[in-house]
Amino acid sequence: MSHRDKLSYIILGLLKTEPLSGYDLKKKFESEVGEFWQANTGQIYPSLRVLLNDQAVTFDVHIVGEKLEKKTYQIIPKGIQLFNEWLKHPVDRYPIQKDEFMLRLYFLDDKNEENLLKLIEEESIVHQKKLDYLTRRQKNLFGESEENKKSGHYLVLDFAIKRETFKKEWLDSLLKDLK
Ligand code: FER
Repeated sequence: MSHRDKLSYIILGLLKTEPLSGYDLKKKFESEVGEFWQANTGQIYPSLRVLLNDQAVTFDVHIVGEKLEKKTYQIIPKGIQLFNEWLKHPVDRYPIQKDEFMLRLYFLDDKNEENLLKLIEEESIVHQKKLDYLTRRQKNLFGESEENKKSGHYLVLDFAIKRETFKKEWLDSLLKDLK
């Protein structure tokens, strides 16, 4: 199997739930996976062409309105096989994450630097907002149901909430020390 970019697997993963058009895939990516994984959605159509060529997906053409054609893609057994093989492979590691806050913090070594306080205060607000957003999202998507808590999506969200909680607490303790 040739090397594929992650977008192909994301497409296959999304199609496992339901058939989707290229446009639906883009929207679904942006509102779901895009929350924690960056990808160039401009590559969705080229990736679909490769997947079609490899007989991992197929499509149906629907006529929408007068004569607008809409293609919906669906996953077929070869695609499910590719997706399952990907899940079994060791995870690719991307050791360097870009975090401009950390980059600036690194260079602000004077504890009395006024920029330091401002930088940390702003960062704390960012993480509080993210935390609020994630908590609302978790409630909306999963509610109180114990059954849903087994899903991988729930766990990804749970981790993000714990990470944001930790970041916020860490920043606030820094602020306390500086003031
Ligand atoms: C989601 C909303 C947000 C989600 C993940 C996130 C997987 C964010 C993750 C992160 O910031 O790491 O529905 O589902």
